[in-house]
Amino acid sequence: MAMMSGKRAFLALLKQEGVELLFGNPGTTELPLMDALAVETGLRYVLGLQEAAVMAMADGYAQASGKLAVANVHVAPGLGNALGMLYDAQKAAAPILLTAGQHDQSFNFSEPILWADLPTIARPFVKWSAEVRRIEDLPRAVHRAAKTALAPPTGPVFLSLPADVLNAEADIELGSPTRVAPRLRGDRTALEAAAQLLAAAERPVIIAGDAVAQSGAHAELAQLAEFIGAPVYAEGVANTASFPSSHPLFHGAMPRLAPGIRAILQQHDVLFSVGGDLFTLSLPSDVEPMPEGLAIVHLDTDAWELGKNYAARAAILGDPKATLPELAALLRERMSAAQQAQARTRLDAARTAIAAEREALHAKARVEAGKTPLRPLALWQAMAEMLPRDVVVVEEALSSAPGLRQLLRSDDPQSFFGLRGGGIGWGLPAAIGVKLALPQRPVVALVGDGSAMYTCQALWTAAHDRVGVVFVILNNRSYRILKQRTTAMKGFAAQTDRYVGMDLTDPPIDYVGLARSLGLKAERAATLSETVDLLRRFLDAGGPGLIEVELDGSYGPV
Ligand SMILES: Cc1ncc(C[n+]2csc(CCOP(=O)(O)OP(=O)(O)O)c2C)c(N)n1
Ligand SMILES: [Mg+2]
Repeated sequence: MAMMSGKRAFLALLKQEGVELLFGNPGTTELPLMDALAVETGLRYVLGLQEAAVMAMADGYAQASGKLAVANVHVAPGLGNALGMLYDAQKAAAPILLTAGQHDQSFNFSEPILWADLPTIARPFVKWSAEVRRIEDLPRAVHRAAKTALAPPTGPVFLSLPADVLNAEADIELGSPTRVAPRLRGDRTALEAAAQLLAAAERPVIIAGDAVAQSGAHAELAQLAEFIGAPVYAEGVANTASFPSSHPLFHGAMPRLAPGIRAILQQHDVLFSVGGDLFTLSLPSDVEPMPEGLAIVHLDTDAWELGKNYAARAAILGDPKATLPELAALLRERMSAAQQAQARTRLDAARTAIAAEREALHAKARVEAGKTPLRPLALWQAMAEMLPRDVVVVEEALSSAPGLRQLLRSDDPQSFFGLRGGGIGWGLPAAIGVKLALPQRPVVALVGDGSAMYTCQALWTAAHDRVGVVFVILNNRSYRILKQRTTAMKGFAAQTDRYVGMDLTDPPIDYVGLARSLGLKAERAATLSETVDLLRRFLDAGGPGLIEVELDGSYGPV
């Protein structure tokens, strides 16, 4: 036991939890913490100039490191600014401790400026939300928060930190962290049921989700997919490289609209979802995405997801890396020689079909490469040829995304991060967090022009903290995806070719000027060769830098 202030105890507790970085944006209620940071050498404070940027930086860091990320924001308005990105972090299951400063508790009944009931605001978006009322509870609160954020299924938690708690002094015991071991092995009975369904399957298909990348189970899943001869799709709204993109069974991502999903699943008799999301759809539809009679085997680290929308014939709560080998062993025992021979035939057929699809995509990209203005598909192909093998791609490309996962290599679990929640503005700051987590790897962020404007303040942090991300702004001067979707409605907009609130013109946004004003090197590219040259230059220099790519803005129904 030792006399300690709350503010120093809080930082000491974070260090006990293995935290090295603190993302934040300060205000008066955070001043005790900022004061303690003045003499703190074990924690680096990364300043973000808007709380949305702060939050998404923490998200990128948490996802790429698998460690606890900590962010600190200012009372109700700061927390409010962070909420959209907290939503994204929750959907991506990012282990984050979000904290906000609160006024002195004796002051709050009078409703001082910026005050609100903070845990209530955060609660819908986190696993646990609380206010620390006494300095004596601080160790328990921080350890519980960290344990909860990192326990499967991982996710954000929130603590409100009143200034009087941080300023108090007490004789407190800091305690120590708890970690819930994540390698939960699926229940044997459920695995037997799964093995029976998969062994008898004639046309199985796999959807791989974020749990695969998070548990580092690429090899285990690839072996199983090959053994049963099943093509593998990434989940529709994928935030991770849930399967190696150059594996011959990788089919790309599932569509996000019901008719496209149904068209794929209709070709199969058993669906094995390995942490795969069933289904986060973009729009409602009269078409039911799940064909009747398709048997579902579902493995996830989150019991909530199992059978959430569609009943699973076998529902397995478990970690993919710990569980898939046991399932594979059962399948090797259960599948007859004839079934194994059929699986090999399926494997060959799936490989051939996927290779043909890839070749068609490459051919299309080659045709697009000749067109001006620049087309996204051609851009991905050109980038694929020059990006270093260990590159990490952070993607918020919206309408430019089709084909990206197939054309750009993303073969290890940390090679790709994408927007999961759908709240745009994530890409620029998330890429900063990713690079801070993986400093040895080159990081390229592919971000739509519209998306970039929600959190462009993050560019200053990249410059200030010298975080070597190469940002690529996909400038089609519009909210192109919204135009595509509006066109598909075949209504007034399509008839009149008027799209209200979707053009980012008059004046056009100068992303090069914007980035330079925030201290980044930046250049504009209008051709493939200009883009590739600039990418090479910025990557060789170790970043950070920004390339504004002038992209085709035309739209048609999708
Ligand atoms: C926080 C938030 N606000 C608004 C939207 C609605 N929205 C979805 S996509 C989009 C436009 C994206 O534009 P851009 O990044 O330029 O990509 P593009 O569609 O041009 O490919 C908007 C405004 C959203 N998803 N999230
Ligand atoms: Mg755009």
